[in-house]
Amino acid sequence: MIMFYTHYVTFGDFPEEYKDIEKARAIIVPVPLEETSTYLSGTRFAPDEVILASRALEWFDESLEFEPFRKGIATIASPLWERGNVTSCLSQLEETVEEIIRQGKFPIVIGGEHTITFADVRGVLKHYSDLSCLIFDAHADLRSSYDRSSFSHACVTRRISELDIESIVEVGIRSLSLEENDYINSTDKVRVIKARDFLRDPKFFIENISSMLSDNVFISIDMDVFDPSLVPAVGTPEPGGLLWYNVIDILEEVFAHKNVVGCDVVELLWMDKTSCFITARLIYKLIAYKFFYE
Ligand SMILES: [Mn+2]
Repeated sequence: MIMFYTHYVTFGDFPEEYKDIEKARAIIVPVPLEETSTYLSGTRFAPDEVILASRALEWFDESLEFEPFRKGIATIASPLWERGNVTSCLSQLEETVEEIIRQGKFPIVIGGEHTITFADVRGVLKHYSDLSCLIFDAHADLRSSYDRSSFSHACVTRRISELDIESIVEVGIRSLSLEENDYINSTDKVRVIKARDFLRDPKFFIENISSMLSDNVFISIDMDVFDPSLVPAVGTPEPGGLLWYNVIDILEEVFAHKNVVGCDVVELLWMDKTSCFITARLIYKLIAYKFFYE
C-alpha cells in the first residue's frame, strides 16, 4: 500500500477542499524523469512549470459549460527513485498508477521523458485486460533499442507493443526510421496515422479513430505532436504538426465513445511559458472530458 502526499505546488489555483487526495477524482502525478533525452534537454523541470502555469487556468470549461475542478484534482508528490536508474523510476511509477486506479481515480502523469508511458500502461494493465493505447507523437518510438538502451524514449512505443494490449494507434507521426517502418508493416497491432494524412482529411480520421481502439483506452500525449509554431519547447521538435483543435477534436471523440482510464503528457521542456500553459490547458481539458462523458 503506497501513501500519497500532496506535492509542494498543486495543479490549479482551486479552493483547498477540491485538492484533497482522499476526495479528488483526478490525480496529477509529476514524474521529472530525464535520463535518455537525445537532442534538447530540460524535461525534468517541466512538471513543476506546468503546475505553476496551471494556476492561471480559467476554472470554467467554455465548450462543455461546467467547472471540471469540482470533481476534485489532487497533485501528489513524485514517486521517489534512485537517480540515474530508469528501471527504478518505472517500477515506482507503475505501482503508483496501479494504486490510483485501484482507488477508482483517474491518473494524469506529467513527464518527463516519454519512457514513463511504459510504466503507466503496465500499471493500468493490472486492472484492465482489454486495453488499447492512443499515442499522440511526431515520432514512432518503435526502435527495438537506441543508444544501447531498450528503455530509451525512442523505444517506448515498441516496449508497449510487446505488452498484452489490444492495439496501439499513433497519431501525428512525421519522423520514423526504416527499421520502424518495417516493424509497422509487419504487425497488425500498431496503426499509424501520419500527420500529413491526418491534416489532409481530419474529419475522416476523427470519425474512424474509435473503431481502431478497444473499450478501455490509455492516452499518451507527447507534446511534440503539436506544430512547433504552437509548442516550441519540446525535446525533439518536428515541423508539420497538429494544431490545438486537431488534438481537441480527437480527444472529444475518444472520450465520448471509450472508457479512458488514464493519461500522460510528456516530452515538454520547461523553458517556454506559453508551451507550459498550453500543456496545463490540455491537462485540464483531459480532466474535463473524462468527467463530462462518464
Ligand atoms: Mn516524440
